[in-house]
Amino acid sequence: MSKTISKILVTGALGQIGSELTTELRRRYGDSNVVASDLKPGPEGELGQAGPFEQVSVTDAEGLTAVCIRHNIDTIVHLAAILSATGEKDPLAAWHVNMTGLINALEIARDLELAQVLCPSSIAVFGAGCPRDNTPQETVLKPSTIYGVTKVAGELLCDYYVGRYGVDARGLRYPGIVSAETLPGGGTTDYAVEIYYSAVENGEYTCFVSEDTRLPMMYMPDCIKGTIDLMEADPDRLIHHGDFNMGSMSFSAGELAASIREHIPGFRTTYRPDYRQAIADSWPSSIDDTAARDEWDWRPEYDLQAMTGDMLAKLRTRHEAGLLYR
Ligand code: NAD
Ligand code: AKB
Repeated sequence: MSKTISKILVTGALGQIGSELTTELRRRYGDSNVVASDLKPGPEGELGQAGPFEQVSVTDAEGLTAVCIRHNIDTIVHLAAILSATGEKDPLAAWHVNMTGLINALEIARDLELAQVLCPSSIAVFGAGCPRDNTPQETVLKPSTIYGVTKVAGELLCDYYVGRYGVDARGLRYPGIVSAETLPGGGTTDYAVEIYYSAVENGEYTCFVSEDTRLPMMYMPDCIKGTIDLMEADPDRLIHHGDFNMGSMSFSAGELAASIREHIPGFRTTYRPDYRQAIADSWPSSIDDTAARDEWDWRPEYDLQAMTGDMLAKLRTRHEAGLLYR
C-alpha cells in the first residue's frame, strides 16, 4: 500500500525539466505544497513567486534533510544532476552531484519514511553491446560517459532501496527532452532545442552532431504528463521501479531541420560534429517502452510535426516581444 503524495520537494527545480514540472505539480497539488529547490538562488519569475523556494545543494545531506523536515515533505522529485556533455568536462563533479545527491534523497526517504522518491534516468544508460534500434528494457548497460555510469548506478540504487528498505523509488529513462521554456543544461541532445531558437532568431544553425544522427526525443508536455503518471501509478502494477524505458519519437538532425524548414523555408543548417558526436553515437536511435505502456499506461501524444509547430509558435511569440531568451 503506497502512502499519499501531498507535500513535494523538487530538487534541480530551476533546470530545463524542473522549471516546467514544478509549475504543473503546483497546479495539481497546490502552490504551497510544492517546494522548489536548487543550487542556484531563487528566481524572480513565476516559479519564485508562486510557491516556496529553498536554495540548497543536494550534496548537503544535513541541509537537504532540514528542508524536508521544515516543510514536512513526503515526496522528493529529484532532478538535480550534471548532464552528459558537462559531465565529461568534470567527471568527479558529475559523480559527486549525481550519486551523493541521489543517495541523500534516498536516505532521507528511508529515515523520514517518505511516500516516494522519483529520480529520472536517461537513455545515457545504454552503450556498447546493446541493440541501437528499439533498444529493449532489459539489455546490456555499458555506458561510455560518466553521466551514463551515474544513471546506471542510480537505477540500481533506487531498486536496492525498494528491495532492501521498502522505499517507493521510481524512475524513467528519459530520451532527449525538447522544450521552449528553459534552455537545456549541458546535455548531448541540446542541439534539438538550440536549433529552434536559432531558426527563429537568425534563420541558421550550426549543429554539433552530424545530419544523420538519430536519437530518441520527447516533447516537454509528454515528459511532464508521463512523469506525473508514473508518480501517481498504482504501485501494485509496477514490476519495474527505477528504470522504465520511455519512448516517444525518433528523428535524425537532418529530419529535425527539414521539419523546421516546412515553417521557415530559408532555414540553413551546417553540421560540425564535436566531442558530443561520440556520445550520441553510443546511444540508442529508438527505444522499446512496452514495460511503461503495460505497467502505467504510458502513451505519448506529440510527434515531430506537432512538436515543431508548437515550438516555433511559442518561440516566435517570445521573439517578437523581445523575450526569446528571457
Ligand atoms: P538541467 O541541467 O536543466 O537542470 C539541473 C538543475 O540542477 C539545474 O538547475 C542546476 O542548477 C541544479 N543543480 C546542479 N547541481 C546541483 C546541486 N548540487 N544541488 C542542487 N541543485 C543542483 O537538467 P534537466 O534537463 O532539467 O534534467 C533533470 C533530470 O532529468 C536529470 O536527472 C537528468 O539527468 C534527467 N534527464 C534529462 C534529460 C533532458 O533531455 N533534459 C534527458 C534524460 C534525463
Ligand atoms: C543529455 O543529453 O545528457 C540528456 C540525456 C539524454 O540524458 N539530455
